[in-house]
Amino acid sequence: MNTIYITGHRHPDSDSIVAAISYAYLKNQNQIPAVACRLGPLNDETAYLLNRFHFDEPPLLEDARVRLYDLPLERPYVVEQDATIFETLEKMRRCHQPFMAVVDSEQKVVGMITTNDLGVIALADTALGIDLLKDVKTKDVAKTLDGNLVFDDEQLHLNGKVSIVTLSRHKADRYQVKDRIVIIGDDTASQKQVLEQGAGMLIIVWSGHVDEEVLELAAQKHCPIIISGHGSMNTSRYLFFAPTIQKLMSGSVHMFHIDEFMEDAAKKMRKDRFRAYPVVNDQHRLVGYLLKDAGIDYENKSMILVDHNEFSQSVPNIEKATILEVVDHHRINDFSTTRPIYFRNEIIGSTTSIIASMFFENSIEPPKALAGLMLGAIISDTMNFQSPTTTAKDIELAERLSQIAAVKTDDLAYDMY
Ligand SMILES: [Mn+2]
Repeated sequence: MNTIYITGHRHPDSDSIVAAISYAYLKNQNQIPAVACRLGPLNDETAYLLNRFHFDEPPLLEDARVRLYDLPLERPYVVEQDATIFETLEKMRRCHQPFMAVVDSEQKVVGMITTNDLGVIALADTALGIDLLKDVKTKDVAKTLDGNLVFDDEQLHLNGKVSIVTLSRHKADRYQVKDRIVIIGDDTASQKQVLEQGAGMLIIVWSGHVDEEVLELAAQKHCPIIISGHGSMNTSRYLFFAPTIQKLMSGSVHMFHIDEFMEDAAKKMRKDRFRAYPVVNDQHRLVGYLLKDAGIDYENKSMILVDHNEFSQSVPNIEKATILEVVDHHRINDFSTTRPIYFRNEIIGSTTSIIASMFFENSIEPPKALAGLMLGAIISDTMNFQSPTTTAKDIELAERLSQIAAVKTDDLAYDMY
């Protein structure tokens, strides 16, 4: 069930604030998730009453429309921009999420990557593979192959192509290996041969060890050596998952700010075809994902109005909210709804008196502090029972609240004025 926002009128007085607080309490007692709000700053009297009976100031409600932070968003899993394709796919699988926002070292969102973007690797487009592997980092290759980096060199010379030098009647000199990543077996002579021919990186399979003379030659030729943790089949397969995702991610991504109104986000989402959108905060960090489906069937806030019924007295965009109830003691002016609602309007001195009646009608006694607070609100709205709107019912209810709160009505009135 969605949270119900209970609010009094703009320029709130004590009756408006306390009616909202006490009615939210009553709803909560009946397992209904309601929260009291205010539409503006508290006056001194209300602040005094809240302080005296130890109640927090209700949160400010600025708009009846739903903002993204009001909605349940998908969890903010991200992947760093220097993550490998392998790591990214692993994380997507682990998180059951086929999309990830890509973040920089400060955790700022710089792009988005989906399983679709990564799927091109499986299609084995040669040109793309070459483009990705010519910038691959030695440590990423070693990591992806569960391998052991036995020699690294800063002066990489890779053209992005891969050769698998298999055991055969032909010697290694029959292969074109210059600047290529070479997957090779444990034959020392062949390893030295491809190094002499200018290989860019040696990945050794089916071996746990590299000869000293091979390492020396590799240093001369600036050719890193990795001992793969896999056989030749999986080594060649996983190798293409070693590049980082930077070239595959989409950098121009539609993001939303957490404070944006859902109706505005929904309009933007209708125009394109993404299924998930990153939602960021002021620091440009991810707080969650908004799914397109969520944008199609969202609802604005569910509200209960207390101590007022005119839209002009209520929260901005109240006409877009779902009004569930009105509890009030003012005249009815322009009120209309599309659906039937619970509407309780009484000729009585304060809205808090009506809420007090509802407690007793439901056989729920307000706690001591709340009873004191409610008594204060009734005293305030009836001008200590002197206003012409005061009824016998206000006096009777105030008497009951006074007993529960163990506060004398006259003492509280004296302290308030
Ligand atoms: Mn009132």
